[in-house]
Amino acid sequence: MKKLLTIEGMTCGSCVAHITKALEGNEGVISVNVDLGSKTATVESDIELNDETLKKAVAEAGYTVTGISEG
Ligand code: 9UX
Repeated sequence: MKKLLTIEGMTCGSCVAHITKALEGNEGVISVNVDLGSKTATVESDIELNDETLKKAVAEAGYTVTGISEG
């Protein structure tokens, strides 16, 4: 499955790296693509991803998920 996250608080390339790492740490995640320009992250996985789990991972890295949709 694929999920599209909108994320507040990222302003530079290091933020992108932090968020990428945080999302990649979740079970079942195959790929993560974080886009600074559109303030979004696409997460691809081979298991069902829990929205709250993704929000928590991003929050722990210091950013805020403002929306999640199936991509
Ligand atoms: Mo960039 Mo992001 O200097 O938390 S790492 S602003």
